[in-house]
Amino acid sequence: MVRAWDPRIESMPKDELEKLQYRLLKTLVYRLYSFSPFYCRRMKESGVHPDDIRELGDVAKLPFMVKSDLRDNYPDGIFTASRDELVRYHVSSGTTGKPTVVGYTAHDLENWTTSLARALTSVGLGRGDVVQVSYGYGLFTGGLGLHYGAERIGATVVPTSVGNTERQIELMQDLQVTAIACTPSYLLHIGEVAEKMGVSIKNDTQLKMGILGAEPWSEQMRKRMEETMGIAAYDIYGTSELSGPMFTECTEQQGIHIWGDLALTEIVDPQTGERLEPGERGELVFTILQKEALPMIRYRTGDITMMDDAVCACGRTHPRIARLSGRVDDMLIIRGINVFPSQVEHVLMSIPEMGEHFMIVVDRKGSLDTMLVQVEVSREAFSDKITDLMNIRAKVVHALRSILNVNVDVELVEPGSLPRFEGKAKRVVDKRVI
Ligand code: DLL
Repeated sequence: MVRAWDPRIESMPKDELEKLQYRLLKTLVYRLYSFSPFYCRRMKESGVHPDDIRELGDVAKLPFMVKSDLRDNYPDGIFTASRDELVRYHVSSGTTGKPTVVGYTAHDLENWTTSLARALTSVGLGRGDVVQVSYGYGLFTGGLGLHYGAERIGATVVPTSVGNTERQIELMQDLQVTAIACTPSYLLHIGEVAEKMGVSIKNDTQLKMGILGAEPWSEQMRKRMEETMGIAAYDIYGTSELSGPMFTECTEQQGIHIWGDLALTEIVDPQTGERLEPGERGELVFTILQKEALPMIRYRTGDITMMDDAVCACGRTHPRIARLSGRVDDMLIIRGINVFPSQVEHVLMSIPEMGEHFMIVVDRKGSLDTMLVQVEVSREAFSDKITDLMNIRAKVVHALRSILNVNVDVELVEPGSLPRFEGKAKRVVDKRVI
């Protein structure tokens, strides 16, 4: 195994890991049944008693939790720690309805930091690295989460947060930053601003790594960023309900390692809730095994992925999840066909003449759905010759139609003309729901 933060846990034999998970699950279920009115009621309503949990698979007997459970109990109705045990709150903005509040005890923060210490070590970071944290600091979990994780492994943190991009680039050069943590769309923006400043990320900085996540991005986008910026780009996943960012790929780049002592992973059919097998794509469900302030049993993340149970080539034994395809609620249904924005990105990024920025506009004409993809042409391919552009457009239309199986219209636009994002990108305008 490449360097590990805690080899004893990270490469624990699978059967031992499962025994540990079972013990933690059992303790959690008894604790919640005995001390949490919310969970006790939930379990009684679905006719499950802690004594029914006799093996790890029995987790499937427990009822699901969803985001609205947190919203309906805003702000802290289902917390299982008292107010004076809490040391921090994070609050997610919530695009619909009330925000959700997550509380942390000191032990919760410790586990969160440990999770990231393992993850950042697994991508090869450590003492001597300078990590620029360009996720938002504050109520969002990205900034502070990565901050404490990077400090824990002995790296030096540059807490830039988002925005003021030119200054970020100057600091990246002056402080010899070796890794940046931000959304993939923000790193794209940083790359463009750097270019305008006459700075090549590849040649004029020490940057060797990106820790990129908080939004869907495609494998093709990874390849492009790795090539143009001369970095290794790693996927990082988490949700505020879990604590925040917690899990990354290792240097093998073969899926995101989910630390099994902290979270029990299931993949279920989003419609029926039935459990799916490793290798089958469905909705990611977590039971958070060691959280004190806000434990979650079978929390439905809404994220679509699949699980890989095999031991990773790096030697870590914990299960991995594949790059996320998107969210159940991000999936567009165009004339009855399911389309994920990440599929569109994947297709566009495999066409060399395309730039990295695009927007999907969905509308309805009469009773028919329409889908327009606006995409920037790359600076190199951008030309005034109308025939060239028409040929490129025809190529893009063909590629999108043949992969997505839907009738897509394409508008090629000038480089730099679509919106840029510092936090999470918004790439879909669905006029059917406005
Ligand atoms: O986005 C936590 C985070 C911060 C993750 C920094 C990674 C890096 P929320 O704001 O609660 O938390 O949003 C969570 O973002 O359910 C996914 O839909 C999406 N998401 C997060 N990471 C990825 C990723 C943070 N690597 C929601 N790929 C999740 C795709 C992601 N989607």
